[in-house]
Amino acid sequence: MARPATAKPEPAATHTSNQLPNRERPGEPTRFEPTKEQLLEFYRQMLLIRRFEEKAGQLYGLGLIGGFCHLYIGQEAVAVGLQSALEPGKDSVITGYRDHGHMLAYGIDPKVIMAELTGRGAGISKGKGGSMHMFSVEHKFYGGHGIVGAQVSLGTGLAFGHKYNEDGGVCLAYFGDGAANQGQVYESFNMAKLWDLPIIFVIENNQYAMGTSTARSASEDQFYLRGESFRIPGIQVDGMDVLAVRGAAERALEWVRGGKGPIVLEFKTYRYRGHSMSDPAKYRSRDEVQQMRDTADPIERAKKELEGMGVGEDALKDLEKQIRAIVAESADFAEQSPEPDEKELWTDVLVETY
Ligand SMILES: Cc1ncc(C[n+]2csc(CCOP(=O)(O)OP(=O)(O)O)c2C)c(N)n1
Ligand SMILES: [Mg+2]
Repeated sequence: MARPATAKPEPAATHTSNQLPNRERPGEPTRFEPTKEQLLEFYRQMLLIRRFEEKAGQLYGLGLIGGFCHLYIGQEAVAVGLQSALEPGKDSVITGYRDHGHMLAYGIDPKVIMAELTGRGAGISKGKGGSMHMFSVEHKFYGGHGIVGAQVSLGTGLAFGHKYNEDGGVCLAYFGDGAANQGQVYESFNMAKLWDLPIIFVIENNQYAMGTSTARSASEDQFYLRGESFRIPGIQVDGMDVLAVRGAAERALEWVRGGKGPIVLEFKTYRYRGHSMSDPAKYRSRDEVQQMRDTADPIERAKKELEGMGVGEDALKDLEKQIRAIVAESADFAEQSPEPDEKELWTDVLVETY
């Protein structure tokens, strides 16, 4: 609730934080109930991200991708479930460096994403951004950022833009459990609530930052509570279940579009690969990763539900085949298309004041 701008002195009293004032809160989200076609589409998108990322990992191993490369394998349900609830061309999205999956979830051509990874001129950032710096202004996707936490402040700015321009849009700012410990996140929380900006703070809690578990690094590891002292409500969601993600997205959008200001969504998820391609992952056991793969995989879960809805094995195999072909084509394209022209060194670089 917005408070009057001029604060009146209040009589002193003793309070403890276990007497948090009664605040309006969003209702419990419900799991989305999809049609067969909708679930097939979620499954297709998650599988495309998985196969694309596996191929990117191979190309990296072959030396065709240079620099940093952070894979999204394991976390596919988060981007797919959230993005499916947005209004294309109206709502904006911003994320960190683990950004290939978000691009794919928009339906952006995998060829231009893979070509960006290999640093080719046909890449979505003309081959000059690489894995961490992909943008599609057309889709209102504002990157792809390598500075941990920066996207939260920038996303708050995007939300300010939505409110200022009265365009009805909501910004989704994704960040990790590690980024959630950054100071600028809380400066952004403060302003976002003070001005009731239309923003969903999406915490992708994959349980690890670069080489540190949340158990070792987070004093409050229930990240959905992190907005409470700014009067921002939070919801914790199973991020390995695309239908739970979509259900929570709808609840959050209803809250924000209703003019109630920001909300925090924490998704409990897991990354199967190292932090980046150069991570030996000594901070967790292989068994732990295997157990998550065996018991919580978002794609397997959706597949089982599709089978339950009567989708046959042949149809699923066909889909897998189609996706493998799309990914192979994107890899060929990314290998064969030319590097950026030398004169591109001087474009998209700010050399004057403005
Ligand atoms: C300001 C800043 N500090 C440190 C780093 C180095 N760094 C890159 S990723 C990362 C961990 C972030 O973890 P998390 O937010 O959980 O995201 P995840 O990689 O798990 O998706 C760190 C410390 C950085 N890029 N920027
Ligand atoms: Mg993390």
